[in-house]
Amino acid sequence: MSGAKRTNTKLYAMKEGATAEATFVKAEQKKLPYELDGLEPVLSKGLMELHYGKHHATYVANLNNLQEQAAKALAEGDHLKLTELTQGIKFNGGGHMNHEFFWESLAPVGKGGGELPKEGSALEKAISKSFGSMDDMITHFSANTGAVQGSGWGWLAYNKTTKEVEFRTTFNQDRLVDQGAYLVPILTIDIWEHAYYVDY
Ligand code: MN3
Repeated sequence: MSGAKRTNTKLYAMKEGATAEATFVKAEQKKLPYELDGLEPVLSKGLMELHYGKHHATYVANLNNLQEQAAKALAEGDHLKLTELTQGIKFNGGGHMNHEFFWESLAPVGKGGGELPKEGSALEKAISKSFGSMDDMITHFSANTGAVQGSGWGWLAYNKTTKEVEFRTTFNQDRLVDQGAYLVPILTIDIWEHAYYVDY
């Protein structure tokens, strides 16, 4: 967030009559790295309009609304209110950040979409070491994301402790980092129903 423009600076009166200033960085959706119809025929323009334009946008709007309330609570020293807001901030903030990474995980057909890492590349070797082969990784990934009940995310992660790649799932809008800062996301798949039900 360094260098990000701070907006929505507000002054709130504190109970004691003093004033405190609380600011937050307003969340914004990054522009997609392709057109809305760029992922066709795999994901339709209609699905992307709904997913990026409505679902992701709603997380961002909710997050900004909650942040504004949190800034006020912080300025007022209202830790009870701040605590009440944290679950919603975690959920909507996670929703925003997971989608930002998800859009980067996808690419149009002909521009990397659906292409496997080159045989002998560092990624291919790491995947084969952990899963047996690229095909085994895909089978494992599909079976285990499909097995998630309810909503969540499937991740291919690099584990900085074991120095190997591994599969993880997170529930709802939990982020991979919630399971440990030693996990670095390589790619993610949205397994919320809204991510595919229009097309599949
Ligand atoms: Mn989604």
